[in-house]
Amino acid sequence: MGGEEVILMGWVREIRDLGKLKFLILADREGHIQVTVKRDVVGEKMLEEVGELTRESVVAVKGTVSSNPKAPGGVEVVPSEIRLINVSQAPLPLEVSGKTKAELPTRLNSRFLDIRRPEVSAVVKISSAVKMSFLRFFDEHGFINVNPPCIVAAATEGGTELFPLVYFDKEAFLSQSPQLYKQILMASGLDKVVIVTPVFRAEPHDTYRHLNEAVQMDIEVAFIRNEEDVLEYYDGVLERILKDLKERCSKELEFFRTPELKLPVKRITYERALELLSRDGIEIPWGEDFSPEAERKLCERYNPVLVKDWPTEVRSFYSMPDPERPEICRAFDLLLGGIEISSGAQRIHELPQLIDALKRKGLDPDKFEFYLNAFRYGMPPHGGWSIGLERFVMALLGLKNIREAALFPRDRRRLVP
Ligand code: AMO
Repeated sequence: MGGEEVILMGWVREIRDLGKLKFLILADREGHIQVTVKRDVVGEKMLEEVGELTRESVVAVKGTVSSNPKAPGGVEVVPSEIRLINVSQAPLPLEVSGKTKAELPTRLNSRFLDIRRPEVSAVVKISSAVKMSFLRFFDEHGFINVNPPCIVAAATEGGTELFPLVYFDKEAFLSQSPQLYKQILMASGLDKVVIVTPVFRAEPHDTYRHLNEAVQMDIEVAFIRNEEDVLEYYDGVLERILKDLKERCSKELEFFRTPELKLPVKRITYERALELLSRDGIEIPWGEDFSPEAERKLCERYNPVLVKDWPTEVRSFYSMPDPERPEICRAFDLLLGGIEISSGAQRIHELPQLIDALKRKGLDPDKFEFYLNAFRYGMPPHGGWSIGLERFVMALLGLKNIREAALFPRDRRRLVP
């Protein structure tokens, strides 16, 4: 290898100064390369200019490639010209070379610098690949990609946790989920829709697993027999995402210890989950949601695991109760890597039952008129689910904090950058 002339542009990640010899480590999104600046090759002037460069400045380097077993990656570039394109101020608010470890808030404050680190841009690239793969899979399965509005008039996941909005002279909110709209679309004849959208939740949580703005990847399917018809898509899409990641992101995945995932997804009922948890010393009274500890324990047995047949009272109003046992419903959660990454259900599609369900949850059917209308003129049986993108990436890569899986996370304390 060697001899070709190249022009490289990137950031000056490191400068090593040995007097007559200087090394620049030039970085771009693909990696690093050593630029070896020798006085006898480039002359005194360029050597001096290089000596004045600040770390993270943007430069263009014209030079020839040559092999050098001592250089990182076994190659170096010997420059004939170096141009300073944009100077970086010093000191840096965040160490990009990764030599000193910064706390997450410091990293997030300078997120653009943080993302220059390969192990951080790997998360962004993997997240991109997951989203693309998700959309490709459902495109190939005949789904139609839509974007319901994010400015809405009613809550979807219960009456609270909405961000209010000034919308001319009306009361409006940021959408908590595309739920109502994806259901309305089941009455439009589109039959199978796929949605990737931001959602906004005004939960005052301050945990490693909650964001106030997240990305949901949703599907909704009409003419289903029961929830099984939407559950089967989990196996297909998970398999596809894992395959695509192996093919497209093998370099990025090396930064992480990704858990072994067993497909098809193991399915258990809520009641069975309570039994298993009880054996592990975690007692959850029937009718209560799982604690984070319980989710972790279940995933130690099966990863991923799908928990179905939940108590109706802990699920959203639109979940269809089992006709034989109305205290349980056709709702489910998918847990992966110790955390809930998805939930869904077969929905109620009969209007009177739906109005009744709204009232039981203390919601006012009048506020849901636009939604209920879709159930008045021919609504097929339907169901669907939603995977949280950040939760999924977090679980897949074993990240400790969901903020690491979000580009510019929004939480209770963070609104910038
Ligand atoms: P749910 O409220 O369970 O269901 O949300 C679905 C998935 O979205 C992700 N998620 C979150 N991620 C980070 N921070 C949050 N605050 C947050 N809230 C939710 C999780 C969760 O599993 N409409 C239903 C889905 C459906 O029935 O189709 C819904 O939104 O990964």
